[in-house]
Amino acid sequence: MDLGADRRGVDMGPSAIRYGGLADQFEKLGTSCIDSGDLAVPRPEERDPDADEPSGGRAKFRRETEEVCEDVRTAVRGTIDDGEFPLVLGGDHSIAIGTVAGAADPDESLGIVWFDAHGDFNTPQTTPSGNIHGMSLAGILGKGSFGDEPWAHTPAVSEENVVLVGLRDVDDEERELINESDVTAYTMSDIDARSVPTVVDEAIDIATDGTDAIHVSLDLDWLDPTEAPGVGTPVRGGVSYREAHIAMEYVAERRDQLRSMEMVEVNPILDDHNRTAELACELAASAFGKVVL
Ligand code: EXY
Ligand code: MN
Ligand code: MN
Ligand code: MN
Repeated sequence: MDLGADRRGVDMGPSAIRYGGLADQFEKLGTSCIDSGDLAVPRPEERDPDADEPSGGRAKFRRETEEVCEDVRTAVRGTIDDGEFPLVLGGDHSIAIGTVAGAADPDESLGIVWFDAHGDFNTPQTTPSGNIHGMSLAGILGKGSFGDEPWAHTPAVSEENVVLVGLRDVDDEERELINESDVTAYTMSDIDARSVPTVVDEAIDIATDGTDAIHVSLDLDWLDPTEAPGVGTPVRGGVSYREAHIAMEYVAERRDQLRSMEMVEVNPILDDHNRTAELACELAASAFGKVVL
């Protein structure tokens, strides 16, 4: 999926991650893995990004994104119902709308840890770009609207159990929305001052506090571009290779509470010899319990 971003190429992220050895990583862990294949996504050249836009907001390819996210939701829900663990590969971060909708059983509550350089907290009213990948988390929390309708809202997710980790590029109105909300947001400055292990441990505590399960959303632009150059919206000053691994090792320690995970924004066109996709595979291994000794 790349309808939610300006730069083309993240739709090839899942292929690059497969080529980067994801299945091998799981095999080495002794974890069986079923590749469910790709979901169909309309080609942007054949669609009008601004078709079907009610007044008072902008979200490019809104209808197409809703259709794809509905398919993601069905796939994720079906995977969980089959007793399996859904690991969703992106694709731009708009797919999180579908992943979270599928992971969030309406009778339960779901926490979220969102590793990202960006807040993804714009709304159709505040977005500077119209790109849905910059609005997905706000949409999940019911912020912003089209006409009188909230969009993308997943009521099983409460702001109090949503944690952003690694922020360093936030728009002005987006900042206001984050600060007004009850989500917890850790910037890179917080990480500099308090270290990745401390911050991630606290983030998972908040996401699991009183919830039935958590979803982990890993935007590869969370890492510094020197480690992860193959992303659509790189921002300097991200976490290091080792810091990302320790974070995923902390996720693995809470495996019992982990319901679903996604890895997004890998852009092979911008990558350096598939380095970012391979990194995503290694990080998945850490999140699923790889140990050295
Ligand atoms: N804040 C900017 C926007 O809303 O357009 C950029 C968002 C990039 C979102 C990415 C991938 O996490
Ligand atoms: Mn495409
Ligand atoms: Mn993102
Ligand atoms: Mn991002």
